Amino acid sequence: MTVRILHTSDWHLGCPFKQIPGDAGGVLRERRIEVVREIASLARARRVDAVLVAGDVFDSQHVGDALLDRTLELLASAGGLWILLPGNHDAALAESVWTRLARRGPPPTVRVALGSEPLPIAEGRAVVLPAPLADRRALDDPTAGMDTAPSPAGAIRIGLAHGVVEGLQPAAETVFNPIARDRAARAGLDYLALGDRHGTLEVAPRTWYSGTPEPDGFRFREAGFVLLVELDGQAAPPRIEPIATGRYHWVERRLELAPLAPAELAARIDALRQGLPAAPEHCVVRLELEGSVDLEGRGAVDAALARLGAALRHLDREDRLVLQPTALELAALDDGGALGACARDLFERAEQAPTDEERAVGALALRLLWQEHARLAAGEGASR
Ligand SMILES: [Mn+2]
Repeated sequence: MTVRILHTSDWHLGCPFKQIPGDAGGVLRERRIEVVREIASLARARRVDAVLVAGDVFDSQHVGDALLDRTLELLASAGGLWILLPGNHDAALAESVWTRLARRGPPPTVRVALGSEPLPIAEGRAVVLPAPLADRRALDDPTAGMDTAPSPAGAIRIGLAHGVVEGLQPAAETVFNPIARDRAARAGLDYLALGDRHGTLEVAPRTWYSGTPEPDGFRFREAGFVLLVELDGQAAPPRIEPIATGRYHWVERRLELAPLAPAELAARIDALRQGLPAAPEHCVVRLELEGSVDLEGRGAVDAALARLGAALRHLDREDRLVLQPTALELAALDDGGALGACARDLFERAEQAPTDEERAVGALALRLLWQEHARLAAGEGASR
């Protein structure tokens, strides 16, 4: 009879998203709990025998007690069997997030694999062979013991581990928690459920990274899935169905601007919305801006960026636009007195100051001067 599991990993509950200020950061934090609730619904709807979480359930050992309580409450009330594996972020240290969780008295349906003892599931038709990490960074293969791990005759063997499969990282780098690429074959596993990599990947026969169910960074495009895995034993390869669970898309864009008309600059920034993979409010965008604009153009760019930022969940700007005032703009600021001298001084500073910071201050002050000048000129025009 088929054994059916949901394979997920890298929930990173309690991930602070420190780089994302304000409400957007809060929404992304809350989303990580919400996606677990959706995984629970999927587990019920697909009638799985267990949900296997292949490590990094929690973002750190120091997540708050309230989050532990919320997590337990959610998993307990969802029902079904949950097997949680300590990963590198939540390693099974002598005192850890797991010992704190244990003191809260989790129900028997929430099992933390603190050791490598085989855990029977599906009325004993399958066993889960866990390889919990006891350290954040170990140099030996945590799955080595699976080769000799016993299991009842005829039972389906499912490995559960967290680490880096050989070859995924450049050979020159030190690889922590390395996992042999042929572990499933060597250990006679019907399936090896892996965590650590946040993107979904079939990395070897019968061996998958589920990826994180909710994207949390720019690195992996194929994040935001859980895997429904159906196992009939050695006779047939596992049937894997990736199920989309992610809500937020993390998108990197680069825009090279030149001194164009303000409307054209604004149009180029507005056009970024067309290429997004989802509605803007479901996108976190990192935008690199390169090139140069004049003072009027800078104003148009800032206004367009403000509109874009308001539409997106979050806009992270890496702004390296060089401010290049036109001769006309500098002439307009030159009143033959203090203002003109100030504008020339600021322009010089924006171009030639020794540090990035000083140049940025010069450019910002020049922009403000221009804005104020433009505002006053428009007011005079209107009152005439
Ligand atoms: Mn992780």
